[in-house]
Amino acid sequence: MVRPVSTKIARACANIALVKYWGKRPGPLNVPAAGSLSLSLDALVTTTQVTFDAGMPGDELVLGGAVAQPGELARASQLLDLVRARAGIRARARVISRNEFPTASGLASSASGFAALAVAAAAAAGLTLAPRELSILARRGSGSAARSVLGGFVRMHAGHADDGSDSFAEPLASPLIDRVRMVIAIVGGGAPKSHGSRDAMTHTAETSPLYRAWLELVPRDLAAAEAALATGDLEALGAITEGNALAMHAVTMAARPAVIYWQPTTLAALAEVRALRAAGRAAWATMDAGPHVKVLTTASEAADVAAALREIAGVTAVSIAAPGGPANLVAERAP
Ligand code: 2P0
Repeated sequence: MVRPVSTKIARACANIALVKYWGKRPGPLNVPAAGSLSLSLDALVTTTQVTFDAGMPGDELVLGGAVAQPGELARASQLLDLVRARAGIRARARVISRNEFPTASGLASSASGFAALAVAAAAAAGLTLAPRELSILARRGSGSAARSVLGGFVRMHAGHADDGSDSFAEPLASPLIDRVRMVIAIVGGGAPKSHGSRDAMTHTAETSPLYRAWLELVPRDLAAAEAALATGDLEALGAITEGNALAMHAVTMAARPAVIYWQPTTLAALAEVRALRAAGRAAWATMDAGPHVKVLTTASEAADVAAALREIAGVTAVSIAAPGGPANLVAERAP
């Protein structure tokens, strides 16, 4: 008997949030407590191959050429279970995934990883899902992955429905899309981060005295960021980006015990960005669940911003990323 086998490969870009996702609604559906807004980036790509094979006893996951940890496999299997249930299949899957950037370093590898997994797995299972459905599926794997299904500027809706059906991401058109770049300064060589963002989010929500204020701030920042995108006001978008990141880190730092993602070099890079801005440059910093500093800037100024960041002791690599497109299926060889 021929073993039924179906393989698809998908590619997804990571994204950097300009208005951050930090906190969830209770429940098993991984619904964010508030919306968020991001920029997908072409320099940070995950390629994922999914093969459903009726002859396999269990799911397998290879990440960057190595067999994944049991916890990583369990998270992938949870997403695959959703796909299997929807497609009415039982076959286990072999997943081979590769990042073109350091994993678990605050560079949002779970975003591109789960977006690529959702797109490849749905297709390999024979499902044809609209972007909104793919975004909802990817969200179950990782909240930020819902945004990586889309390209360019992306708005994630927290939604209100108990079933999470209105908690999805969609692209936002903006005249800024051809103008912006993100300069990524790696601090400390891309070492694994100290606190996984999932646990840190829960801990922050439970213990930070600033968490309530954060949830009040995010809708205001989202509205202002959307207005800035609509009118092409980069200065306004940049100010919201840096202010929102600092607010998120203030909330995590105020958790008890504190969650501190920054290293001394993080603060040095932040100071440099503020000095660049004082000197008239378009440059605004944002930091995620790790020590690295990403700088929103323009295509024409990105090289100068990158050069300034390379001068900072402790910055081990600097790259320039342009806006990236949506997750898509590719017909290449296996990663
Ligand atoms: C973001 N981060 O908006 C924020 C800013 C990190 C800092 O989304 O638990 O890995 O898988 O839904 O998506 C990281 O959170 O969390 C994140 P889960 P995820 O990019």
